[in-house]
Amino acid sequence: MRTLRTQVAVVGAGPAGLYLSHELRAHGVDSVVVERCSREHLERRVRAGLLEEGTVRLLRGSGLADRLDRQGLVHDGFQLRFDDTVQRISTTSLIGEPTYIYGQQEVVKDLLAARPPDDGSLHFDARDVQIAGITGDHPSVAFTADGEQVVVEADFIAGCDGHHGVSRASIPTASLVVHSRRYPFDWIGLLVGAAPFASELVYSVHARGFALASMRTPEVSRLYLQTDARDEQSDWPHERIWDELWQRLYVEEGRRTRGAVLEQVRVPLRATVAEPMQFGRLFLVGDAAHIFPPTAAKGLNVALEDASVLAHALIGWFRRGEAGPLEGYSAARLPAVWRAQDFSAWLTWLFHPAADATAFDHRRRTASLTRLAEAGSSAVAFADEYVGRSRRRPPARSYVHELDGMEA
Ligand code: FAS
Ligand code: PHB
Repeated sequence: MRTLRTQVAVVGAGPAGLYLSHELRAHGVDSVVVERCSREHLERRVRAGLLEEGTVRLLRGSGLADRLDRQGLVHDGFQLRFDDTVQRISTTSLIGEPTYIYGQQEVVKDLLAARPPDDGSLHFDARDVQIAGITGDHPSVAFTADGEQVVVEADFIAGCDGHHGVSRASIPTASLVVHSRRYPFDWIGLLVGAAPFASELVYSVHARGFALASMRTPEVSRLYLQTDARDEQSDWPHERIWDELWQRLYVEEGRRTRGAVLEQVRVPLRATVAEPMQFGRLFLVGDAAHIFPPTAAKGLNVALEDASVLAHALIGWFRRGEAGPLEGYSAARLPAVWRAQDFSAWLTWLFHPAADATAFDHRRRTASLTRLAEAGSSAVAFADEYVGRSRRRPPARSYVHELDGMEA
């Protein structure tokens, strides 16, 4: 058995774990990262695509955005289609912030490339990962790699191992509440080797269902289609997927091109939040703590925000002996997580007609979408949530003063 000693043991080398480890290193705090998959798998895994301005600023501030700034697509707005109309919502005009299209796997590649070669602090293909000692001062992570049993002794553990990891499961059930919501929708996601059919994202709400035309590069499209959570895979042969996509995107017959499907995934629309996001010396970060429906593209953006907040709390502890931010990590993060959940829920119900939707529902939905497309206060408030600026702003002072007791 081999024993390693570090200040922070990070479980999971997704965006959250890699960014956390990068930030800690940049401020002289030592970490060891334990990842169950191979480096090749991480670099190939296509997931999120939309980065908020705040996320890009974090990556720029950490010296990780050179390639993003060269290759990322800057979008000043997007199209909103409904009732055979096309509206354009410009977040840059409304609140001065664009969004960026840059695949999550590209962020992961940039994070991996930024690590010193062979620095020995990142362990891939880890098996039987187990967390212990989180209620004491010397927690540890044990795993097997290349047939060797390894134990990482640390001062703190960051659980960055996603929704199906071991971190959240290491917290006693009596000390944790997991709030969840399963929406009655799934998405079918296609990665297609064909140029996007529009230069910006197209969110399209049709009586037949929601469709989203996104992209990863000028040569690769990312297309999503609402399906019913009860549907079987066999209900959606390629022919039907393409037909429904083009109908829901209101694309005329002549332009209904296709392309080579490079990957197809089925994404359940669900939401979870684990409270609290810390227990003893273990801190939950990103998908290990919360899952968002992908509708509003919050998962990756909130994960990197968590990692940045935890990094600075740990740096404060090790560099200045500050305990406050570390003890207050969960309390600091949960309001932002719930704000992102609220916006994601609102947008999911707005964009996805339910199976039992009636003419009343369609007309009410049209009224909501029309309000969104008008450049008024609704559009400004929407843009503020969509680009994530609302989470970065200090909580607005309430204009409603607390009542001393409830007046009759
Ligand atoms: P991740 O899940 O990315 O990383 C966790 C890491 O921990 C993984 O590398 C995993 O291998 C590792 N791990 C797991 N168990 C372990 C163990 N026991 N020991 C060691 N390592 C372990 N978000 C958006 O914002 N927009 C989108 O369009 C979008 N699309 C998505 C599509 C799909 C199919 C999926 C699954 C998710 C999508 N998401 C999207 C959400 C996604 O991007 C996450 O929010 C993001 O990956 C969060 O990053 P992490 O918290 O680092 O978790
Ligand atoms: C994506 O490209 O994966 C994407 C973009 C915007 C969204 C959701 C997903 O709102």
